[in-house]
Amino acid sequence: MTTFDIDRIRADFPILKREVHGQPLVYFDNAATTQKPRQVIDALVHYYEHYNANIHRGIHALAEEATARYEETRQKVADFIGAPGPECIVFTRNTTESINLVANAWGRKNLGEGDEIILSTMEHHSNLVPWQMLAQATGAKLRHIDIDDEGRLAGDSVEQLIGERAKLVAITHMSNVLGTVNPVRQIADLAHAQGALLLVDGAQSVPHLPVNVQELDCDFLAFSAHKMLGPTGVGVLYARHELLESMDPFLGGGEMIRRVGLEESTWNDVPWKFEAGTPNIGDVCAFGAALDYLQELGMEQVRAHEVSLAQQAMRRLSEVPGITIYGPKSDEARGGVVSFNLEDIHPHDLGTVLDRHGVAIRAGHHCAQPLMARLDVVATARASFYVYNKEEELDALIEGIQAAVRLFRAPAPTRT
Ligand code: 7TS
Repeated sequence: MTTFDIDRIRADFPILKREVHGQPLVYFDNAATTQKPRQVIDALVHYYEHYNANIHRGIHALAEEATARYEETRQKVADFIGAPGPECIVFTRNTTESINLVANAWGRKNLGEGDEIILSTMEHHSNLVPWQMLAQATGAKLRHIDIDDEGRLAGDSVEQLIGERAKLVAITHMSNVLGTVNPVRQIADLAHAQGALLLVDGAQSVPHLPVNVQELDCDFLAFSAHKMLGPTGVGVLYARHELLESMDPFLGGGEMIRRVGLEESTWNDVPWKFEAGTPNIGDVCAFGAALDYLQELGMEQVRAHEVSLAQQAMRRLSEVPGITIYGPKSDEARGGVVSFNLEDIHPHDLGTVLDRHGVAIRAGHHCAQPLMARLDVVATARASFYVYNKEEELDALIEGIQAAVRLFRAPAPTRT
């Protein structure tokens, strides 16, 4: 059940006041990126109007203030995911870059011929392609955990594949297509029992449910600020401190060094060793406001709200003739992402009609082409929810779908 005041939350999001094609905006594309509350927009403007400066190197007041705010956000991120300290938090551009950082800085040093990287068929391309590139460079082998008919990781497949050659298991916490929430704590135990590490793709979980890296016992966690009310251009890599210490840098340049000679250099402490060049200072500072906003709502409540919306959406969608809904049905096994297909209507056509009704959904392969192949579809339509969505908005979704059905499934005119 929803326990927070949706109308008050909605009032914080200026974009929700706009109309699309003369209809109120219904934004159901939150798995792609979320909207930003006034608090985050103001924090960004405040940075540029009051303390814009480069960090870690200035001795003037603005530089000190910018450095303090930037590092304060690192602490907020650590608190948000239950990390032992801010030294475990590296700022990147997005989830994709965080995963590439691990593949390059950890993978190239630690993987070789015959080692196995365990993935699943439900991964986003950003948790597939970096490992394919790494496998090609090192001779490591990729293995993929399959899914069952409900869109969950197939239990036997998990245990069979995480064997003694496994060096890394890289798995999504929540699928951006199926909504499946994977049992990452159990997977961590299986991986660690074989001496393998666990990387969790948290792009769809950290924004939507309580995540504690120490409880999950993961070694790496990657996620993006823009999917959790924050600005684009900021990603996070959490890693255990000793792993970061043991890893070589990914990018070289300013900031990440301690001393530079003409022939060689030494590295800065972690996490700065992994933050070469001027980072995205303003957006990181504004991300702090997004974390405050979510903390205040409470992640348990965020989760409960989305579970409730997803259940209602699935119940109402299932009444549409000829619909297929993907992913698990039960609350605990899924989050607020609902993918579906309508017989005879391409998701892009459906998406276009919905757009005319002011409803933004995503239609396509969702950067999960192997999953589309596994489901034997070319694309799906996807509605994904967040804190500002409300039950009444589902009416517009259903009405739009009915309009598409009328348009595309209209019986052929009969000749008289
Ligand atoms: N992993 C998962 C599970 C995702 O859903 C996404 C983005 C990423 C990684 C990559 O995040 P980025 O911030 O680096 O781009 N997912 C989607 C989506 O479902 N629609 O648009 C982007």
